[in-house]
Amino acid sequence: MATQLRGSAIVTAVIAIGLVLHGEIAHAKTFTVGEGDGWNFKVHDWPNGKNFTANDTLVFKYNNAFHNVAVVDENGYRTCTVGGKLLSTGNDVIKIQQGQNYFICGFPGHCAAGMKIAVTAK
Ligand SMILES: *[C@@H]1O[C@H](CO)[C@@H](O)[C@H](O)[C@H]1NC(C)=O
Ligand SMILES: *[C@@H]1O[C@H](CO)[C@@H](O)[C@H](O)[C@H]1NC(C)=O
Ligand SMILES: [Cu+2]
Repeated sequence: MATQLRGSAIVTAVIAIGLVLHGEIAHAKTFTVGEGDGWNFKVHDWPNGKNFTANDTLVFKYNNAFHNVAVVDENGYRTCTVGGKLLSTGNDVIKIQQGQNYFICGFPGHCAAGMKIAVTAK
């Protein structure tokens, strides 16, 4: 009897932990920016039609000899002005915040050529 009770307590605990882990995984999604093409000149429309949530992760993949990723505000996005955080590993992982998130390439002329995205997270 005691063994049975302990057994069912363990089963309950395992189920509870499973639900917690499942909930976290279900909420935070990971997106590779630009899919197979990565962070590139045609990336501007990539966010269209996708549903982003706060705390989702964006992975920027690119050759860091030719590109980087600047985290900017709306003005930086509009005017292609780098300021603030600059990432340049070529495999950058960024957690997005609720609302607008803006990213541009900081290499001269790249943002103006369309290498910029605006991601809205719920
Ligand atoms: C995004 O959300 C809308 C509205 O809930 C839904 O119609 C659409 O299918 C979703 N798109 C994706 C890619 O999940
Ligand atoms: C995002 O993470 C923060 C900090 O961990 C948390 O307070 C917030 O509830 C999360 N938002 C969502 C939508 O998961
Ligand atoms: Cu670039």
